[in-house]
Amino acid sequence: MRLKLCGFILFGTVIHAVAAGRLVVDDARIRAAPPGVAMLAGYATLHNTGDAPVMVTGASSPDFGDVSLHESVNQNGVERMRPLGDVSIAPGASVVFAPGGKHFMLMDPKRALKAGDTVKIQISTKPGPSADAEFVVRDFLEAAE
Ligand SMILES: [Cu+2]
Repeated sequence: MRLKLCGFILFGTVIHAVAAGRLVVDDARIRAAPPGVAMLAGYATLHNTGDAPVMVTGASSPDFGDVSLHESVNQNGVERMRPLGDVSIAPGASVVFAPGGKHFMLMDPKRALKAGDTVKIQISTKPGPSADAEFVVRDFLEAAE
């Protein structure tokens, strides 16, 4: 009886440890902007390699005054941006942040950024822990690929 109970508890622990979301960030890049521009866009592909849903709730970076999740939308032929709410990623699924759609809105750069530079961005998730990603600054056209 005692042995059986022990096995049951172990099994429960394993399930708990496995049922977690895990965010992997790929192809993270920032579109370089002319000097003096206080607003840049970051793109990446976020994969949830865990086996539970992950909610992306925001982002921050020591190199920017503010980082938020945005989405570009075309309203009657006019490109607009709006804040993106929390983004839920199912287990095994990915969400693409790309030009013309979802992006990381990077405001108020704290240093000059040129092509080839790297920037650390921390992507907050629920449940945690947050994912640290290194974004590479790329030329305007190159970043759109
Ligand atoms: Cu934006």
